[in-house]
Formats: sequence, structure tokens, C-alpha cells
Amino acid sequence: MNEDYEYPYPSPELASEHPFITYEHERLTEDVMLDRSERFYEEMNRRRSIRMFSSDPVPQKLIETAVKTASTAPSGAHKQPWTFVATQDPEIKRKIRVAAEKEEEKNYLENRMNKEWQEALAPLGTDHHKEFLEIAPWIVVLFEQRYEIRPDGKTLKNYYVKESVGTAAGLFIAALHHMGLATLTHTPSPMKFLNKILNRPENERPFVLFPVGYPLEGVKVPDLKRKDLPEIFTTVL
Ligand code: IYR
Repeated sequence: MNEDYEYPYPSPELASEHPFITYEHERLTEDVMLDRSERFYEEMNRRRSIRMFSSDPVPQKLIETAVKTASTAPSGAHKQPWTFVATQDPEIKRKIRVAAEKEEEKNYLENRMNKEWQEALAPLGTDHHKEFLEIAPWIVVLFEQRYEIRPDGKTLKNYYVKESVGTAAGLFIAALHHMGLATLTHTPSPMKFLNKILNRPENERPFVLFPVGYPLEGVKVPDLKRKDLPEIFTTVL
């Protein structure tokens, strides 16, 4: 251990000031790694964003475990600058739908999204109707904590908030898919109304809204293709 390192981590001084533990890691054979990597890719490649959900209920425990998985994401200075707010209350979901559709009407019908933007969206066929916000059993809103408010009222900076929260969002989506649920990354912009409806403090800003549930049986999705590896990957050797 550490044989190649002139400056081992943690240094003896660091280790005397802050606790460190040994990272438990099981080294797999390359065959096993190859198999696991392909199976995981194939599973993730079956994920799709869903715009019609079943109203079948989903146990809260599943949402909680997906949030715990999301919260394993790395974050700037390990601040975990996120709050997941989940509701299955029909009245709150209705309020969110009404407010989201009001914003989306401006986006779509009053051209707050310009022509280029609307053309880019055309293959997805989205519009200002957001019925899924009432029908999906859960709405989970991921808030970013722009800064931290300590119990004594003192404020502290958070770092790389967007990067951290975006990473947590990705893990949340993967966790839901892995447990057999579906979601949509919905951004009914601007989303400030979510602070009011969900009673969130001023240091929090909505990052993305996830309707969560089972896909409606037979639901259709756009026949999108994902980019092939050479379009998204290159090497510099
Ligand atoms: N927020 C709108 C518009 C929208 C924007 C993008 I970029 C999308 O990929 C999909 C939709 C809406 O939710 O309809």
C-alpha cells in the first residue's frame, strides 16, 4: 500500500486531525467486470422518460430508498446540497399541475420558448398539458440548496451545487428505473412556484421535478436513437 506515493493520503498530520477508514473494495476479475458492465448498460439503455403514468399507488418506502441512493452521489465538499420533497397529496399535485400549466402556456402558446427551441422539441411532441402531474402517484421535487442555513441561522456556502445536484438526479433516475418505476425529468420553468406550494425556504431552488410511478400500460415514447459511442467518446492516447 502507498508504495508509489511520495505524498500518501491521508498524511499522518491529516489522519491525526480527521477520522479516516479503510475503503472496502472487492476486486473482480475482468470477465466478471465485462459481464456486469454490459448487463448494467443494457438495463439502463431500456430506460425511457415517460409522459403517461398509471395511477397505481407506489409504496413510500420505494421512494425513500431511491432518495437514499441519490444521496450517495458525490458532492462539493461533501455538502450534499439537496432536498427531495415528495408528495402524493391530490390537492398539492393539483396545485402543482395548475401552476406548471400556467407557466407552460407562456412557453408554448405565447412563444416564451423561441422558434428554434420549439422546433427542437417537435419530435417529442410535448405541449402545455401536464396531466401526469395529477395522475402519477408521486411527485418528487429535487431542490438545490444554494447555501446552507444552520439551525442557529448562520449561513454557509455550498460548492459545485449544480454539478452535485445533477449527479444526485442521475442516480435517482437510475435507482427508480432499477426498481421498476418510471419517471420524467420535468422542468416547468420557471419553477419558483414550487417553493411556495411545497413550503421550502429561500436558500432552496427547484432543480428538477420528477413525476414517479408505473408507466401507463402500453404507453408510447418517441422512437429516439441514442448516439453511438464514436459520437460521444474519443481517446487521446
Ligand atoms: N419545460 C417544458 C418544455 C420542455 C423543454 C425541454 I429542453 C424538453 O426536453 C422538454 C420540454 C415542458 O416540460 O414541456
